[in-house]
Amino acid sequence: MAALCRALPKAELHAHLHGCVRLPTVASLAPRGVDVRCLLAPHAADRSLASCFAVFAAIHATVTTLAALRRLALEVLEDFAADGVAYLELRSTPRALQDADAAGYIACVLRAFADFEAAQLAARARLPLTPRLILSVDRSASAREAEETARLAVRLAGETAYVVGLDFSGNPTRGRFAEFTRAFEEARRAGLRTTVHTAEVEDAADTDAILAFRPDRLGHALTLTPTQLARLRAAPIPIELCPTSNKKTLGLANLTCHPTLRTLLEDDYPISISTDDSTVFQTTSSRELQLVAEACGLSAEAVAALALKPMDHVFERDAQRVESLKAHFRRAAAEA
Ligand code: 6MZ
Repeated sequence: MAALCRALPKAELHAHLHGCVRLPTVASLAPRGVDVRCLLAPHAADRSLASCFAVFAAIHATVTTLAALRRLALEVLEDFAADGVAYLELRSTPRALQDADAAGYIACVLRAFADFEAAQLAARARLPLTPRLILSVDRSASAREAEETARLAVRLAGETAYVVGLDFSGNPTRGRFAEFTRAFEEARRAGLRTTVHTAEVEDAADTDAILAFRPDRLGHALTLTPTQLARLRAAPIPIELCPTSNKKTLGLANLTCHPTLRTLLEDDYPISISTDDSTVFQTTSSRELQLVAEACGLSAEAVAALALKPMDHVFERDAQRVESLKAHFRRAAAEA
């Protein structure tokens, strides 16, 4: 199963840039005073939400220049490509660096995407990775910052095919979606796709507000009430599941205890399997696929179908490109 999951082309739809950076690179860049111990704990058992957010704070305290951001972004693309990811929607929260404002930060990530694609072309990569970017709104920041991020995303989506959507993420114990709806409505009116972290912790009122907005996709959607789940079954919104992340942040003994994985799979509900933060959770897209296959006893055909499934709800705007990627997925699955 491990070899099959590695061989299949994969679409990774839920990956936060700074959660996927190579931690040894971050540790080597860390200035004095930044505690890098939490970055290098090799088998960190504690990946509760609090511990994850301590890691993000240490990474953000280290990645403070465009040069560091560029290096880390290129490494993240290389790592996903090496794992056989053929289509990647990476997401990141624009923020000011020592030598750039939030717009400069995103411009640097987009330059890294373009340079990475040029290098793939020059190397005639057999399985090139198509990178796309989703801008994230941090729920612990202000509504004004959210509106600035939404406007930046809309402007860039008009200028480049790389920018495809707007995400709502950040520490789920802070902020409420209702405070940020305006920014998301603005983005939607301008034609941008939206994905919202939902029910990562118990908060039925926040989940109701998100479901009322009906984003194009939901992240996690773990602690749904029976009524919310029934509502989604009646009118599905694709869900981005991140098995290892979900297991760790919910403190589950194993994946068979996952609150929705098995039932969504059995219903043929539109889902994608993602890493969330590949290095924070010490995983890869292939490994997440394998863990699901093993926990749910999937056949080789079912795993290939699961790897292809996210291609039905990608934010890519070029329909022809999506079709040619799907054809490529099917060809590779037949050979795997
Ligand atoms: C919610 C998360 C997250 O944006 O600086 N992030 N938000 N739940 C999660 N589950 C574990 N994992 C990552 O990448 C890091 C940021 O992504 C969000 C947090 O806001 C985190 O600070 P960027 O590239």
